[in-house]
Amino acid sequence: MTVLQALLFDVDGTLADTERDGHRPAFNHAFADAGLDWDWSPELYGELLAVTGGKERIRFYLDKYNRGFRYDGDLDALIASLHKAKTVHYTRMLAEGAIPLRPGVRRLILEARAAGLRLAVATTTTPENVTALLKHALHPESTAWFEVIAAGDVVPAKKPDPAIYRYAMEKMGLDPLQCIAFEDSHNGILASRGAGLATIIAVNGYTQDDDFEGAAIVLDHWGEPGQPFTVRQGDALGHDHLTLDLVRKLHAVGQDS
Ligand code: XBP
Ligand code: MG
Repeated sequence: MTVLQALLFDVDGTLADTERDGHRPAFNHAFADAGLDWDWSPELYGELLAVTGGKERIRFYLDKYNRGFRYDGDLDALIASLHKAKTVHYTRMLAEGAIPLRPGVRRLILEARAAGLRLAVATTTTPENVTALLKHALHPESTAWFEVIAAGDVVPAKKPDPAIYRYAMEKMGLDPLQCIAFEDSHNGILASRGAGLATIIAVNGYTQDDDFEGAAIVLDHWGEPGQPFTVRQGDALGHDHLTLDLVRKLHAVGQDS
């Protein structure tokens, strides 16, 4: 039996519900600043989430939902500049405290730190977005709690490609059996399972109907004492909120099966 050594966290949708009221309005602000009339509604954004990565998502939007858009200049440069402006808006929103952590996240991270487990982030989003969320929603010094913050363009292919998880584990010198991943989406679990990781899922409004085949468990949220989760797939072994004890048990069960 391999002992659990590290927790690897996705960010968007997992640590916080960032997409609908964070990334989406930040994109819309950037479009308006640039004089574009593009407006991503919550419904359209749900479809655009099929593609991870903000720059990739803008390109997907143009290819699939705004084919009539014509631009004489360098389209790659336009997308890069829109995305840069979007990051400024998004990190400002985080600094204003617009997006809290999901219930249970702070408690679990503190418990893991106290137990001496190693922590890392493996995400598609831009590195500044991760540090802004951790700093403003978790603790001002909390970026240092994470041994590796693997994010954005550091790997050539974003989730569902497993590269970002492999990158984080390589930096930590860890094997997939020594780790467990926390995710919220189909693309996320494809990446984590693709890297050989046991994966715990908490869904959100955009991902509740996703396919989570291969998950150690699927929950509606991480749960808190007095705020129990609902199990959507798998067995919570008598627990009603996610504790380190349950994480260890799920890790062990995964190795037996
Ligand atoms: C997150 C994403 C990101 C964010 C936007 O996916 O898909 O693209 O929506 O971030 P995951 P950027 O949670 O699976 O990592 O605009 O910074 O790319
Ligand atoms: Mg996610």
